Amino acid sequence: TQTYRWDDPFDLDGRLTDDERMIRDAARSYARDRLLPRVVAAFRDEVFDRAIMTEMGEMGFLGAMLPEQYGGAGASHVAYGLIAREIEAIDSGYRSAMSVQSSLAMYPIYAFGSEEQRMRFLPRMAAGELIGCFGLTEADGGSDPASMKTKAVKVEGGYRLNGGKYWITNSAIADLAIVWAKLDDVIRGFIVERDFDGFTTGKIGDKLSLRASITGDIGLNDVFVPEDNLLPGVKGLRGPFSCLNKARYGIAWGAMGAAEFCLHATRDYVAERMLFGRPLSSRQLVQKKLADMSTDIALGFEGAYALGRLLDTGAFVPEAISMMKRNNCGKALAIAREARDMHGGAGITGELHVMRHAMNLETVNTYEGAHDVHALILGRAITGESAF
Ligand code: TGC
Ligand code: FAD
Repeated sequence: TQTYRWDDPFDLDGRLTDDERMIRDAARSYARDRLLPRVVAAFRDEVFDRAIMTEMGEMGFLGAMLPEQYGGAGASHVAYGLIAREIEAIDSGYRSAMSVQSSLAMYPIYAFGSEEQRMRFLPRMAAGELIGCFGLTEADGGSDPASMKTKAVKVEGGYRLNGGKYWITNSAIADLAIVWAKLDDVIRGFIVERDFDGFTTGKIGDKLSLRASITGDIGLNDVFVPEDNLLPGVKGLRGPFSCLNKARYGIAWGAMGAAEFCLHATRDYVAERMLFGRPLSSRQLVQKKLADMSTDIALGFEGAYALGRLLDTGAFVPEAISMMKRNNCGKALAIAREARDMHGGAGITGELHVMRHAMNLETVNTYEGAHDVHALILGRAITGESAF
């Protein structure tokens, strides 16, 4: 008979390829050895260490799914998910840095860019030499990006962009921004480079969530973007949404990575914590909570894994991505809050990490499509009625 593995009940590990296991192990060592020691201070001081991008580049974690000729590793969707899981086990903000670069900045250049654009930007982005950001959201249109006001006008040799973006991960340190703007009422993607006149960025301060990630805005004041920097391969919301498909899929793994960290930390804590003469782990209420957490985590990973294998076949499954992004973020947030509670007062300290995860997951549950917005995407698919 087989022994039950509480930390891998469905033998996820046994279904990975050798390459995936190797990538997972590399991501795990990097996350635990290099990210964990600096995260408490980074979150407290609200700083993001630029060197992390170079380190992740060296490790091959940026644009890992892209072909090698563009600096990628030709990794599977599951491998990409495993990287997100290990990095988000440390901090959602660090996973944000990885996923924005990979899925929201590199992927659109790969999928919709010209060969010249790919060769010019992707290898340096994969190395972490150039940081990209993704400008879709505007102050007045979060869940409703179709309402964007940022406009592009055709001029000789290129385009003039006017408008602004808000809540943009890494904008303040980005070397380039993928900006989505309306050109004759059709949404198009533009590669806006740091030194273009009229392009400005600022940092949003005083966040109580995702503090180890820099979030900012983008100002576009008559910015001239040359013809060569228009993404030629896509028109309409399909452009940004195709990038979001990749990023939301990765978040489904990442959020469960944070939840998994919380489960392991809580299991250790309740085993040590003596109350009323016995360890907390011997109590029925505590065991029930651990059983619920581990069930949601195991099922969350199963769904993410199934989705990854499907995406590797080239299947187009945006609603299934919505299901797993929504489920895993919502469940991870509930697990992190429960883990904080089970740590008692100690749970509010930085050094035990669980409250930081809970605070971060508030954002993760909102960005890339808020929890209820994904419910409406599923509701539309189930009923045929749009309730947005
Ligand atoms: P809708 O009518 O549904 O669709 C408009 C067009 O887009 C196409 N489309 C998709 N294509 C590819 N993949 C998908 N998932 C797609 N979803 C829709 C669709 O086929 C259609 O194409 P066409 O050719 O017919 O025009 O659009 P809608 O305006 O009704 O939108 C509905 C809604 C609410 C689902 C959508 O706007 C939405 O998802 N809102 C949420 C916004 C969001 O997720 N923003 C994310 C910003 S980026 C971010 O948060 C990064 S955080 C990163 C980090 O730090 O990790
Ligand atoms: P709103 O759209 O105002 O939603 C508020 C509430 O209303 C939510 O609960 C939502 O579920 C609900 N709601 C919305 N529509 C409906 C409806 N029709 N029916 C019922 N309920 C509804 N964006 C980028 O483009 N690039 C980035 O890099 C990026 N990074 C981010 C980093 C951080 C830290 C944060 C917080 C956000 C980031 N975002 C980014 C923006 C993010 O995608 C938006 O915050 C998100 O899409 C939600 O938009 P909103 O905040 O304006 O909320």
